[in-house]
Parts: sequence; structure tokens; C-alpha cells
Amino acid sequence: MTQSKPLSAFALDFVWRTDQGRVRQRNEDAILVRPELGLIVVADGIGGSMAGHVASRLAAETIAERLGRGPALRDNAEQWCLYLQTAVEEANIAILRYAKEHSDCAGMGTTVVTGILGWEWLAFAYVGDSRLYRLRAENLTQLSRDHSFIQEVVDQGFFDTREDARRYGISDNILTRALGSLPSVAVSVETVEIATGDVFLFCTDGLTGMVPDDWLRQILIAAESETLSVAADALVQLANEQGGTDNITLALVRVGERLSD
Ligand SMILES: [Mn+2]
Repeated sequence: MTQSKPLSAFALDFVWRTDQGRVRQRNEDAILVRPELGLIVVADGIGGSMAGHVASRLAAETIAERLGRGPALRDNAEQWCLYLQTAVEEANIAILRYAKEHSDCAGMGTTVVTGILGWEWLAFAYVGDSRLYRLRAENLTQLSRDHSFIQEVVDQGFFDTREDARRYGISDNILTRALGSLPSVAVSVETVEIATGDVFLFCTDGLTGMVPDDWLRQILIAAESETLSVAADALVQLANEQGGTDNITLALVRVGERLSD
């Protein structure tokens, strides 16, 4: 009898939430989590159009469909990095094509941050300012780097931090890359090793624009001993208490005990 190999050497827990927030008329974020595939997609629909929710949903579904057809084995992180990149590029094309065929969707776009878990690694890809963080040994690290104008002026040395740039009046929400704007998109892709105790947070700016990194860290530290869903609910609640001016979407993945070698 053949038994299929699990996708990861570690036990993995997933929880996810999406919330309209307190101001927006609708939720234009999309979230798609497939624990059986070890797949997470978070997208934030944008564009002055009415169709942001169409773009974010299309991105999530295209990526999930593409990766669902990948090989069962999860030993080669670099290979899966390429699959992820291709899937995000396909999502970009799918959005452009849909917008061309549906005039009410003209100009729609979306950010995306997506990850796939393998044997001892997480491969992730992103475009725009939706983020991926990792909590490890009580340190919170932002693994993604925003494709935004405010991040660019910081990277170029005009300001030391995003906080400084913001105080100077630089807007938070000008993206330098998004899906759905050009036929070719530069996708950022990377892999990291995973270890017992890691907590990964995928989220839209409706969370990070409301809740400072240090608060995220405190809640995720508490999640190491409590259940993940308590932390997820706390994050949504906090973003709403802080104003809830945008849709709030997040996924948490906790890496548990090592199950096999
Ligand atoms: Mn948003």
C-alpha cells in the first residue's frame, strides 16, 4: 500500500479572517486558504473602479487553480518558487483579460501576497503592499517589502523610516506595482526555512495601516500559547477599534511539532 507523503515535515495550523471594517461599503479584499495544499492567498482589490473585489477574487482563484495542478512532492523549494511566480503572472494576465472583456471592470487591479508551504520551507510571492510577517523567538520580521512610493523614498534614503516619510506628508497608499495594470509584472519571490514555533502572518493594509507592528508582535506572541483563532479575532477587533477605515484581511500559519524526518 502506498501512502502519500505529507506536504510538510511539521504540523501546520491555519486560521484566516476577512472583515469589511467600519467605513467601506463593501469588502474588496479576497482570501483563499487551502490547508490541504499548504496554500495561502491574500489580495487587496484596488483601482478607483467598482471592480476591486473582482480583481482580488480572480487573483486568488487563478493562483489556487494553477498551484493545485502542481506536483504532489514538496521537496524542491526553488522549483515551487518558480511555480508561485508563474501563478502570479498568470493572475495578472487573467485580470487584464477580464477587464478587457468587461467594460465595467476597466482599470481594476489588486495587490497579492501568497505563500506555499513545503517540507521544511515556505515559498512566498507578492506584488503591492499586502504583507508577510514572521514571528520567531518573539521577534517580528516583515519578510515582504512593500511595492509602494513611501517604501521607495525610504529605500532611496530620503527618510529613515516610513513614519518619518508619513510625517512629511507622503501618502501611504500609492502603489508602485499591482496586478492588472501592465501585461508584464515584476513579482517578488523568496523562500525561507520554517521551524517549530514560527508564526506567519499574511495580511492586507487594512490591518497594518491600523495596528502598529509592535502590537502585532504582542498578539502573535500570545498566540504561541493560546489558540490561533483567538489571535486572529483579536487582530480584526483591534484594527476596527483603531478606526477600521479599510477592509481587514489576514491569515495565520503556525508551525508546530516536527512529525517526520
Ligand atoms: Mn486595503
